[in-house]
Amino acid sequence: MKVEEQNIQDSNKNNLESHKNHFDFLSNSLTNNGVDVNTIINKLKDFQVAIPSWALGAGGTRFGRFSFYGEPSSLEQKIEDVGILHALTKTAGAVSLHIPWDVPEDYKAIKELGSSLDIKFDAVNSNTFQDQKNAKESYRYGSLSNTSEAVRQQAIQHNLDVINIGDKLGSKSLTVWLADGSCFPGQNNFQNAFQHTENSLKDIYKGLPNDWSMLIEYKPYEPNFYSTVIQDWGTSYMLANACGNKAYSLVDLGHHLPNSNIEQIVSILMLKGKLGGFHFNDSKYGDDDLTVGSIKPYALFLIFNELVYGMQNNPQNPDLAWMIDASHNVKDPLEDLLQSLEAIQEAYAKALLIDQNQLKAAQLNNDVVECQEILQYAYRTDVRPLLEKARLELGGALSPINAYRYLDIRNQLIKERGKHTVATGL
Ligand SMILES: [Mn+2]
Repeated sequence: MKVEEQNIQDSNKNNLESHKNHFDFLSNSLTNNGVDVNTIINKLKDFQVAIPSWALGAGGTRFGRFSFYGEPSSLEQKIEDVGILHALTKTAGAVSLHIPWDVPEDYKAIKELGSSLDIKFDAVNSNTFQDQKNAKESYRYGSLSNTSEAVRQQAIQHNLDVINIGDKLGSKSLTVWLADGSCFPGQNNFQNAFQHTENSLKDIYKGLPNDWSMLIEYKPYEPNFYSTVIQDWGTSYMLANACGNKAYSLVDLGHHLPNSNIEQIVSILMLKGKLGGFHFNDSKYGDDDLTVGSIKPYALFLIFNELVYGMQNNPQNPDLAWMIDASHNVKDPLEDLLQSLEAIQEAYAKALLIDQNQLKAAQLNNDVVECQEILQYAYRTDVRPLLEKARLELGGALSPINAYRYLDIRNQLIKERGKHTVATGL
């Protein structure tokens, strides 16, 4: 299904007056404080986040999976779902595919569907954490790091195939996340596993088109629980450097041990021109894949502060590939993604409010209190009218969640697709 702009306009009608009041009040007070409101709104309009194909169905845990009704059961339907999110929010103009879950049968048709919904094909993701049907070799004991050369070759070839598929869709980057590691002390030789991984990544890198980048994701544990080959940003950074200038680190918010200072990691990677991608989610304990901003919104704001600083001051760093990487059992996946998109825009808008010149002056004066005041003034500002304004100007919904419910989209999807559909993926 496709959401028509007229329906979105209808859903906005009742709240336009109240939006205008809120916006005028905020806009006036920000302008009086020297903030250029239009610049912020334009930046919000330009900020597009990719939706991963696997977040459109209900997620599972190792204890089970509770399917959500009307899930997309084909790549076409997944792209249509992203189209719904983008029509409502105007900030989800890209999809990130996972191979082999999303191999197109008809590339031309898929590309046309994407462009009819204003959806681009962002980073493609390889999968060497599961054995595929009829695969010759098994990834039980790792893929790019495996002690067996035949397994490593199969995993390298898979990544090259993924590049080829992404290239046909107009994608420009490959994301590599490895489950490789060990569950028990002594199981792996750390040095050999690292060396194999570096060599395998270099082989994949050789197959990367010139205008592509390779994003290397890290994660400290899970599914392996004693060691992970690419455990942290330092390891990812070393591997990206070993590969070359088209290889970058990718930060996933959930892939850190509790209380890690993620904003500092982001900051230094951007200084070194090596932050290539960013995955949004939130967590209470580990890689919980919860809705962005649902647990630690202040941490997200501090991270955005560094991202904004880096985007303004680090021309050596490329444009980032932004993606939501979350997945759930208990919410309508589309409503969940709408909440995440809203939280991302909110944190971004608040970070844009920070007066960088004032902050710099306060830092130079070692005025610690003032530094905190500057950050928290921005954080405490209710920026939602700015988000609404950005969406309105692009033809989106004042409140994407309310519009989604007002237009009864889930029931329409169930009518169209049936109740017991299952999204391909995990
Ligand atoms: Mn991720």
